[in-house]
Amino acid sequence: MLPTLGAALTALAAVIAAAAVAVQPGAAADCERSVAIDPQVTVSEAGQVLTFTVYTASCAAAGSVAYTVTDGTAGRPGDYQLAAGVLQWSAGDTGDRRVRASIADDGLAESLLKDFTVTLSSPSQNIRVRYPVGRGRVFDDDTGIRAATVDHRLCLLEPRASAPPPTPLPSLSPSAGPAPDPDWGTATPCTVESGNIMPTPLSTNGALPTAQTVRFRTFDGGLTAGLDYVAVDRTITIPAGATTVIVPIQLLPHAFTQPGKHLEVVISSYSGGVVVSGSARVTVWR
Ligand SMILES: [Ca+2]
Repeated sequence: MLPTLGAALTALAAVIAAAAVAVQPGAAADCERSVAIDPQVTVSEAGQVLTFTVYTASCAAAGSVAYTVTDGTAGRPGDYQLAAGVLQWSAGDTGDRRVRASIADDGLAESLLKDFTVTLSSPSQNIRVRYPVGRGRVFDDDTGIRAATVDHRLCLLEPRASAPPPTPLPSLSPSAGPAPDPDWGTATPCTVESGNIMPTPLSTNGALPTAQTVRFRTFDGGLTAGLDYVAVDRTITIPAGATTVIVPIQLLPHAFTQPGKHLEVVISSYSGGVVVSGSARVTVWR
């Protein structure tokens, strides 16, 4: 019996060795693709779609990464719908990916912000997950309370090879402007575009019939005003009918030597109602 077992083990070892040999050539890229997901995205229930951007940088190696979905205070299917999945890139593909959740416009008065998370996992060889967790927030619009909020952001310190949707910058751009790319919905990927501008959105839970205002300020984190970015302290107008406004923040050259560092944005004094979760971290990376 022993010789038979030995032969079986030898055969098994040969199979394993063959499998290893078979895997190696296809994965023989000499660099590592970085991927990262939007850290936080908030949409009004009326928005119906919540889109995370999954960014890719550093290297165009072939590979894949899976994502899992976890209910928080928002649950499926009552609040949103999103199944786990896999994102793939072929060699040379530098395009970002999207993960899109359907949001239920339920007509029920609930807490203003309910959340869930999307987590990148199981990267293939040659893929490094830099920022794995995205938090989706559903902004209730049924309580009669009007509210504004701001999201954490990751801003990639390089323009995209395959440009995501055009963002009309650097002027303030309400979502009521030109129709967004239907494939992107209202997502606003954060990459540093011409003029070193970072697009930073603020959101409300519902459009109002008249223009509203909100104060928008920046504060130093690891990034320093005057050295890394141009400080912002201004009153932003949210046009009638708009639920999102993109506020441009200008980076200075020194910021491009500071990947991984951040600044804070704070909103206050929303004329249409209240501010919830009114501060957020904007991190630059590459
Ligand atoms: Ca609701």
